[in-house]
Amino acid sequence: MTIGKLTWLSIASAALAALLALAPARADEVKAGDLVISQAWARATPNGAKIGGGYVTIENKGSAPDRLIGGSADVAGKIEVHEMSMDGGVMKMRPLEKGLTIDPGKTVKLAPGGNHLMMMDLKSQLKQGDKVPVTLEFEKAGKVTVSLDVAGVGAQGPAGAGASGGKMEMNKMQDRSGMKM
Ligand SMILES: [Cu+2]
Repeated sequence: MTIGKLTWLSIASAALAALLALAPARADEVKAGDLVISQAWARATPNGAKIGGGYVTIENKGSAPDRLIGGSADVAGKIEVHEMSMDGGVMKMRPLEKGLTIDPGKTVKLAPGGNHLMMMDLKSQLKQGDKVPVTLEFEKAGKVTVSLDVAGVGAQGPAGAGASGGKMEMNKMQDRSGMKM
């Protein structure tokens, strides 16, 4: 009986270990110091386009603010951090001269119609399904390379998220809080 119980226990714990090993790793998350960068994506560009928008979600788990100040990529001659703002009733974008601040405990989401990474002097077309390595530069966390998943030309979120992008993000957030426990 005792041996049987022990055997059952070891099988159970082996099964549990296997399940934990199988738990999906969040390959889309990149950690850099106190920052967690996720949902890195870009919009596909029309043939011949010289600029493209890149988007990431940055969470600051530290106790001090950090700033996204720029980036670089083989695919682009230059990457700037841009903001959108209204200028005389017209939506315009302009570089954030001092970068984009990520306050401690906060999550900053770059998205179409808002803050974005402006990839300029594109060397090649960004095609849906491509993965584009981009190195982000933070004031404190330094340089961090992420891979932008290229979604459709008019996509509002990362590939696969589609219309339920918001919902998927909610699931992720719940999942994340579960991991802490
Ligand atoms: Cu821009």
